[in-house]
Amino acid sequence: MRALTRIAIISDIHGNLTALEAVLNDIRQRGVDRIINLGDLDGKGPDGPEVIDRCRDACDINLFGNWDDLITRPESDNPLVQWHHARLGEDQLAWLRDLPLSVDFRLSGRRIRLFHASAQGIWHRVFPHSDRETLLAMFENTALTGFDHPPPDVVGYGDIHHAFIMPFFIPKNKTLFNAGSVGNALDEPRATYVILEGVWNGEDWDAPFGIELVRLPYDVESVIARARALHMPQTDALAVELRQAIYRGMQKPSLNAG
Ligand SMILES: [Mn+2]
Repeated sequence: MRALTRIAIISDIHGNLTALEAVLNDIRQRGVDRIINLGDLDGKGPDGPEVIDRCRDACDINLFGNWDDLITRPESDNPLVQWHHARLGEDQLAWLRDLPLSVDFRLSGRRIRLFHASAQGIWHRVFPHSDRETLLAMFENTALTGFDHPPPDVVGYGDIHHAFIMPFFIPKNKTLFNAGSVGNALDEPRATYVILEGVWNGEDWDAPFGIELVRLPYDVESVIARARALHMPQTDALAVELRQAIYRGMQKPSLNAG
């Protein structure tokens, strides 16, 4: 085995099995050792049930996202959420509801922490342009992260579908990154994920450490065609998101009908 471990961080697949398969294929070719999924497996794309089964099998850890919360509640009055909920089996719903909120581990000395959206909660949205206080609060221990581990040096999250890597100048040795979105990227229209590389469980900060952002093309049109064939609600809005990476909240309201 290599001295360095490679960990793929994937997030926000949103029922896009085609994008997920492109990412898993790339992960295989790069000799990745572990896969950690930051949540939002279903919702927005056509193949949620298949994505859930694939992630249960392929990922070492799956975390709980805000769409996983939304979709596992039976009482939603949103037709899109109802449509996705109705396609899941009881076993899949129970598995989703049971997913953990955060995970901690060490890589080349750094304490790494991963969660879906923020240390405050799965519905709390943090952007790269959020104020400094909000960004630094991502490194704090909270009810969501628990208090079993010391505060992290590197925090990774998903949720905003916008990938970035942000090392802080002050305080030193703190890095915030976003893994982007596999199946519903809103920064550029490609499947996106992150690879971390370092010594697994290692305490030496001088050991090599890397964070890499990966972008992959996939067959966007086949995903849109599949959503249309299934008569999925809001397929027009999804089509613009997948082709142009323009969030549905920023599109013409008529596309969100249904
Ligand atoms: Mn999401």
